[in-house]
Amino acid sequence: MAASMLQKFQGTLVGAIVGDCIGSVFEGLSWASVVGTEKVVKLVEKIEDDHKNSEEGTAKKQKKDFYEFTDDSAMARSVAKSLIQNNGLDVKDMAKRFTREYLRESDRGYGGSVTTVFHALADSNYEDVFQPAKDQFEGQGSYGNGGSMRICPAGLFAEKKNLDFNQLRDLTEKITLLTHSHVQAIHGAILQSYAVQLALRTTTLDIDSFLQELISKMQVLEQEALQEKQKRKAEMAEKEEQVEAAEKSESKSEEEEKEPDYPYCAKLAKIRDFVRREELPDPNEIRDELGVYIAALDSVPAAIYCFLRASKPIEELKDRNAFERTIMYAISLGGDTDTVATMAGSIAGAHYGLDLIPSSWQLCCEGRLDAMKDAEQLFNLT
Ligand code: R7I
Ligand code: MG
Ligand code: MG
Repeated sequence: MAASMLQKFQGTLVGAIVGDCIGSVFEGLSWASVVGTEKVVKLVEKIEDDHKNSEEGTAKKQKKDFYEFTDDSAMARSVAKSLIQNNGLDVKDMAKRFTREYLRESDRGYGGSVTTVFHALADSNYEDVFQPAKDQFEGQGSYGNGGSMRICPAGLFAEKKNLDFNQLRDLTEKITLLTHSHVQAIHGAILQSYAVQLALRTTTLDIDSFLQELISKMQVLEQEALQEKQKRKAEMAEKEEQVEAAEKSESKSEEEEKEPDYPYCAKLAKIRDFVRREELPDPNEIRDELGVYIAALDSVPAAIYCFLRASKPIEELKDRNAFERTIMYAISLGGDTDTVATMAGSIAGAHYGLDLIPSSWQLCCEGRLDAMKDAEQLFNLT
């Protein structure tokens, strides 16, 4: 039976929590190489055995493992709670929640530089909530995936309020700008929140149309960004009369030339090639071509790919449903495992609904009850 919209809302937030808690077991341990499905199957079987043993109350009953959530969920919870409390976006309130949550529990594995933003926000008494993020990385802003990893509640809010793409884009951009002002971080977050909204709306998944819809939206965004960049370059060239400045701009444009003009569209096209293959691609090829790393551009596409590829059977993950395959496959690729699994888990949860998330998985994850409550409250917004 098709999942109800409420189950899909619950699936989104619980899917994200499960991806974060279980995925974090391997985060950072595997930057340089894949984790592999074998290790992931072992972990999941342990979770399921522990659950079974504690249910049966057998003598074997062990101390049940409990997996804590990380910054991904700490920040997603703030996004959800702020949208619920204000029945809309209040950027100051959201900035305060991010910061207070970080100051309360700063050991949740936050990104290396985003903590500077939280301190600057608190120190400035939230005077201009966008300025500290703009100052990151000498003014270019962070391109990390911290904006994308937390954005799934915005997809739910957009669906509930029947927002069109431009409204979702605006909402996502403002939430992201509180910590990440680099265009790739913003575009990654928009791609992720739109993938969640699209998955909520999809009843029968057609991989090609799902991807085509994402590509068509990213094309518009990336074209606008390109035009903006060209305009800025032309303005700079006009101003730069000094030789020194001209040299500086020359070396910069050489660097820029290495980047494709439509980086997200290029990755989405690669996803299409990967999912069309009969054989499961070599995980190293996925890591090289899509990335499973800390930059938004090197992780959001991988999450979308995992969701799409896992909608089809995977030989090494037999007897697992499509949600389970999504999470297990995402973690098996290694790298930023909590974040890729969080993002993939929220898209899969949005599509399949809560019913496909095993209760043994849910029960071992910190924050699952709050996720359920937040999902229900978002669903009940009027
Ligand atoms: O993006 P962010 O919130 O980190 C999220 C990640 C997730 O994997 C979480 O699970 C957690 O582990 O961290 O945090 P940022 O500090 O903004 O960015 C993360 C890292 O990306 C930075 O510490 C930098 O190493 C790198 N980075 C950059 N490096 C050079 N130039 C991000 N932007 C830049 C940049 O512009
Ligand atoms: Mg994390
Ligand atoms: Mg991470």
